[in-house]
Amino acid sequence: IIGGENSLRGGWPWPASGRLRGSQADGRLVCGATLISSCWILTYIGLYKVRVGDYHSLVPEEYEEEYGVEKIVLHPRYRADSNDYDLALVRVSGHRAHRGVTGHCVTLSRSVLPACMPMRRERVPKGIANCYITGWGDTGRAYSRTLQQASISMLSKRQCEQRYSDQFTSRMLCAGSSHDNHRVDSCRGDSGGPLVCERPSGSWVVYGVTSWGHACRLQDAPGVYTKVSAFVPWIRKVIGK
Ligand code: 4AZ
Repeated sequence: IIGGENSLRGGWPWPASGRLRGSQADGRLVCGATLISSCWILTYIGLYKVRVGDYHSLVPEEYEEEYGVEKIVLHPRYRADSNDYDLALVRVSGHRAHRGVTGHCVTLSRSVLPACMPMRRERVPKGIANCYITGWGDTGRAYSRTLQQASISMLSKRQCEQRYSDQFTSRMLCAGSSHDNHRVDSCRGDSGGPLVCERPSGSWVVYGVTSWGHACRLQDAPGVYTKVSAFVPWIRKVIGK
């Protein structure tokens, strides 16, 4: 996240970090992800293990738990040569590193909770929307060690198309800050993480998954997010409710 600020430790219960697994670079943070149920995580490409309740990316902390990946479901229409349909569902394995609890997958708590899903075709509420992106990605100098947050404004479809023409599809949202003196954006390493907005009722909904953009924090190049509300039937079919 560029132009953001440290989040509160334990303050965002649904972001998770995507980690590599294997002998080389084991545990290295590669992307963001969002908990949408106790067993399922929304992200972008395949990842290997996930850490929920994560805040400092290197230091083990109170709320965090690491889980393996049982299943990765890429959207069937995703193609590597385009950013369309950039969405994946990851089923977390029920085996926690030490305690080995099966069945429930992730143990939920006040600091580890799923975000709400939007309704099918639901639009981001206009005007009142309080929207944030979060992630451990590039801050302009390096990846962040602590979870960053930034308040962000949703742009209209017309503004997004003006910038990205036909690369911008109906499966995407774009967002940026409208004030040029303080531009914020997502960047490398934030992909797969959440764009959440607060509904008037106070619930937080994952409307977007950080996906792509032309560079980071460039004027007239807003970040592009996969539009979760366009995938609700597919998500329900895969996760089974
Ligand atoms: C990336 O490379 C990436 N500014 C993520 C977000 C944006 C650009 C690039 C949006 O993962």
